[in-house]
Amino acid sequence: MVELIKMTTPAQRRRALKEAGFNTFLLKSEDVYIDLLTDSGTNAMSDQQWSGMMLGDEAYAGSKNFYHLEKVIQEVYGYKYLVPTHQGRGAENILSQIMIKKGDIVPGNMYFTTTRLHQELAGGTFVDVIIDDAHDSTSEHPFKGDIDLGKVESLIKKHGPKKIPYICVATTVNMAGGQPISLKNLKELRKLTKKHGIKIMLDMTRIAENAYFIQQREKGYEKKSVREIVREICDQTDGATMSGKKDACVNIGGFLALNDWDSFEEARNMVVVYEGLHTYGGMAGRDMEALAIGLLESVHDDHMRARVGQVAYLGNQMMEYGIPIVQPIGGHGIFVDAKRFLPHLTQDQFPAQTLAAEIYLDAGIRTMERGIVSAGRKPNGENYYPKLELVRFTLPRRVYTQAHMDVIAESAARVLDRRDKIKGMKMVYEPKYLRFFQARFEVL
Ligand code: PM9
Repeated sequence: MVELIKMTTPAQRRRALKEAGFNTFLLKSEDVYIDLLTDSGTNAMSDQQWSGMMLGDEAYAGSKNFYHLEKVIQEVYGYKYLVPTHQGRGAENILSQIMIKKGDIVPGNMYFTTTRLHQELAGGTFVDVIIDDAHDSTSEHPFKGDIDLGKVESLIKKHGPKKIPYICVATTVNMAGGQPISLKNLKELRKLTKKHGIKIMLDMTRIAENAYFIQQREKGYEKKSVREIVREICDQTDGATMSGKKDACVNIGGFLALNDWDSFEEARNMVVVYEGLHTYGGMAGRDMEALAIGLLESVHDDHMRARVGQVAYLGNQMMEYGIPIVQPIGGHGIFVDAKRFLPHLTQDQFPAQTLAAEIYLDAGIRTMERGIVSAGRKPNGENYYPKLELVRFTLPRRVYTQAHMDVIAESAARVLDRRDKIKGMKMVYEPKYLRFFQARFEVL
């Protein structure tokens, strides 16, 4: 779809930002010029997907679109059983509830906001086992999503394998800057966990981008297609959660996929409590059709080259202006290091939240905080202090042109020029869960 976008004046943006409590999530979309808040549900669907929307079988039970989606998931990812959900976090809730017991440990390659919250609500404790390089925005490690196997081994030694229901492995690790995990690392993890009877559950949101990076960077995969690599990743795991709103370019949808019948039976029963019947799980028939087609399109090599290439174009522009960004350039957006951008602010003054607000003020570009606000609080109430304090410039797929990228980089450069004058913020309202969505701030 093509939509009209509105330009605003600095005075209008100042007013809108104040009304939004200096939180870009609380801005009205009509006050935004270029929307880089997220690549979730904001992508442009293809002609095939739109045609699929016309083929929605909206029967309450047994919709033919469900069976199409199931077939695509079995063919592309190789998982046996499908539990559809309204989006990724619906799948995370069900997975966490059926697999995690109170007191369990859930290791993962860096936290993700909704994923960790569901693990905690189920009584588990998330432990970060990603390699140290992932927490350093300047490290050029090609696979910053890799897991430190030594950290996993010590957890197994300390708690015993029975306390670890599964390792949660993310592809294109979001909070690390859209960084991939290598197949070498995943295969080594598989060997280690198999020895101890521990499962691997994939968060395969953005798996296609991860597969593209493997094709470009990992020895032995140069000649394999994105689709073949995607399958090889899934083959190392026992199941997966997915938000369909990213790779598959749909506005809504997600799923849990499993290989084990017993877990599937439990999940299929839970889905009717929280999402909808097990053959629609919160999606309309037309949504499932668009998702099935979008999943197939997401693993095309040319599509991935264009998608990741556009992100790289923006990243390179920003680097030319001297803007400090996470290295190497990630898969779904550019992550600006707010600690290096605003070195005069302490982390308690919310540098990334502040920078996202300033970026909006300059030209109406909406970005997202990915630092101390997103990290939230531990179950005991203490703040998490993440090493990375980032502002994410996320690129929706097939939406903006290269000219938009130039506008974005120029705007960020203007803010860099006046960074010494930028003051930090204080939080004046903090909701209990996932505070970054609804928190409010005031300028210090
Ligand atoms: N990611 C994003 O903008 C949506 C809003 S922020 C919570 O990056 C991963 C890696 C995600 C993700 C959502 C979900 C949850 C799980 N894993 O938003 O519930 O990036 O479909 O998926 C967002 P849903």
